[in-house]
Amino acid sequence: MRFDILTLFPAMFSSPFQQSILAKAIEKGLIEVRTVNIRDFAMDKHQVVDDAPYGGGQGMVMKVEPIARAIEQVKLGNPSVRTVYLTPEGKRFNQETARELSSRSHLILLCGRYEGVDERVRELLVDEEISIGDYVLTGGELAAMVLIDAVSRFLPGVLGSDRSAEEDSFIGSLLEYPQYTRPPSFRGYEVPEVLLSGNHQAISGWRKKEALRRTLMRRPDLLNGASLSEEDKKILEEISREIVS
Ligand code: 9D3
Repeated sequence: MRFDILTLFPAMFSSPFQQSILAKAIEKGLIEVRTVNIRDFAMDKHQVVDDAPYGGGQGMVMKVEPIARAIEQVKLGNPSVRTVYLTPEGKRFNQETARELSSRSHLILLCGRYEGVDERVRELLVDEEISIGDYVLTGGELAAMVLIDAVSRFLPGVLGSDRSAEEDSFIGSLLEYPQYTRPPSFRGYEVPEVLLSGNHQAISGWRKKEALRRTLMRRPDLLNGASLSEEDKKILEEISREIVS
């Protein structure tokens, strides 16, 4: 899968893709990440990419021509590439959207800065607008990195061969049970005895209960969407009783 990131700050993207899982994915040729500096497509010798808004108001607006020329250059290589604009006004990104986007072979990710882009960019050139959540960033660059990270995990071979993003329990399901590794005692805080018992049935039971407890306490909203078995419901009632008493 290929990502072309259109940005005024291409240097922001160097290190996240030189580390860990994404670096390996690039090395294996599973993903290809390129940055396109929008400033290189400016029309004038001073390489101006923003201007004051018509009608007045504070801040600057990203000009349409440099963005259009940058997108058109990428489209020369692949006319069917999909263009996503990262903006706080976009549809909220989630695991389902990440999965859907992972079925595409090529995306343009347009990163906004200042007050955003000229509306004609959105109307003429953008296929889809995405926000990563209800908080204010300084621009779309970090959002583009989040999107690439979440989408790439769905591509076969990006995670270790024994893992897949499809297995991740989070969506429409439960939070994870608590994890421990050595040492068995740290400053008097012991690993739960059952995990050292070697009794796999008891361990499974404990993990199920703790996953349900954690979900109930931190993300009760997930329990509404989860498909709970009769046993799960019994365990939840047990947890509720323990909390009351
Ligand atoms: C004046 C109103 N502001 C909208 C809340 C203007 C504005 C603030 C911040 C316009 C752009 C930005 C920069 N943010 C992004 O480009 C962005 C973003 C975000 O701020 N939150 C969540 N997802 C995203 S995706 C792109």
